[in-house]
Amino acid sequence: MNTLIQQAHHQIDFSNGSIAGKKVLTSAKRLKDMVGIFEDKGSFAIMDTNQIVYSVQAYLPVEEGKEGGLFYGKTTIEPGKVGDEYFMTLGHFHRNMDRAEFYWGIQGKGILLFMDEDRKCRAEEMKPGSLHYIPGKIGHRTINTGSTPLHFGACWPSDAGHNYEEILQNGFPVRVREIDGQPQIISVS
Ligand code: S6P
Ligand code: ZN
Repeated sequence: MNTLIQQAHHQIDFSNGSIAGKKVLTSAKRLKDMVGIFEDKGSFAIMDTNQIVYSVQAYLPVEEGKEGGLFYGKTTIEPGKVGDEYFMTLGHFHRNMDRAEFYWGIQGKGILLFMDEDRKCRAEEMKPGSLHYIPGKIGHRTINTGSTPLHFGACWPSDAGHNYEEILQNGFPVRVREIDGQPQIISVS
């Protein structure tokens, strides 16, 4: 039997995690899409709100919501701050609450915040090669604390879904700010 060896359908650039191939979705969040997310409204008001805070590539090989598949994603958070608060993702819980996810750091440095259903938080440092397991029922937000783009990869179940409402309404009880030149996690509620 002659078995044909085919090329993989997708190719990852290991320098930043970006993926090339068919049906790769891309999206971006600009400052204007994040009104009310950062605490310092005065600083926000004088910034160019067209600037990109983060962008996402996603490869969804099966239909979203279908059980049994996996999705691959790559997020890039630009370096920047609103006042002294670093650029970050919106953050979410999974709609299907008990679905877990892996993140891994590729380039740049940052912080991954975890929040449980009682709003208790913990944080892990993200850097090239760091691997992060996000269990089910845990909200997650990522922050770029460096001066270069933070690139990280993600893999999650195709039936996880996203619940943004809870975090849009109530935020996280901590914020990550630059204080004396260093990132610090500050309790806010
Ligand atoms: C999806 C995964 C990531 C995020 C991305 C943006 O489950 O966690 O691909 O979607 O980092 O964050 P957010 O909170 O805007 O979805
Ligand atoms: Zn997620």
